[in-house]
Amino acid sequence: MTSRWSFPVRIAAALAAAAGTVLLGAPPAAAHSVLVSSSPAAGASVAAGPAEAVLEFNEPVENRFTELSVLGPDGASHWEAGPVSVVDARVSAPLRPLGPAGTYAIRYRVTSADGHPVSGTVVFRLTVAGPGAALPAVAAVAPPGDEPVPLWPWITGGAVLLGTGFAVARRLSRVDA
Ligand SMILES: [Cu+2]
Repeated sequence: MTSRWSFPVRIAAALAAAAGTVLLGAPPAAAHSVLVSSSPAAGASVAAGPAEAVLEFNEPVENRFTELSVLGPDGASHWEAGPVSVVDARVSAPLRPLGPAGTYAIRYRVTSADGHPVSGTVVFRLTVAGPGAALPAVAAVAPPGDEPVPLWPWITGGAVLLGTGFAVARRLSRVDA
């Protein structure tokens, strides 16, 4: 997901807009969208990893700049199984089977109905280790084709070429004889 404006720029813009509203004495603008519930719930302890992480807001949010990630107890591993989806006030993402027991964090950033970004973190606890394993970081970030090239095809190919060359040379010399 890419943002046209960096997060700090949009925060600055939001603050500037808010300051402008105050200075002009306009009535208070509509409040930002607020997270009202989640699954798993904030602070919940669950014995099994949920199939998805769900966030419910107090009003439909815009489907722009939406981010939802679930970080593992190590604070770095990701456990989302697919892209985030936004349906009205419901923001969700499918999850892989969770792994180590411990604290997982649902990190989100959505765009309020009033256009302002809202972000936060919901923490829950997995009490029983699940079958999932963290994706190896190297494999996850390595671009395709970056693996070391095996040598044996070259050696085999060279031997075959060499053998063919000898055979051809022998046949040619026989014809000449
Ligand atoms: Cu707002």
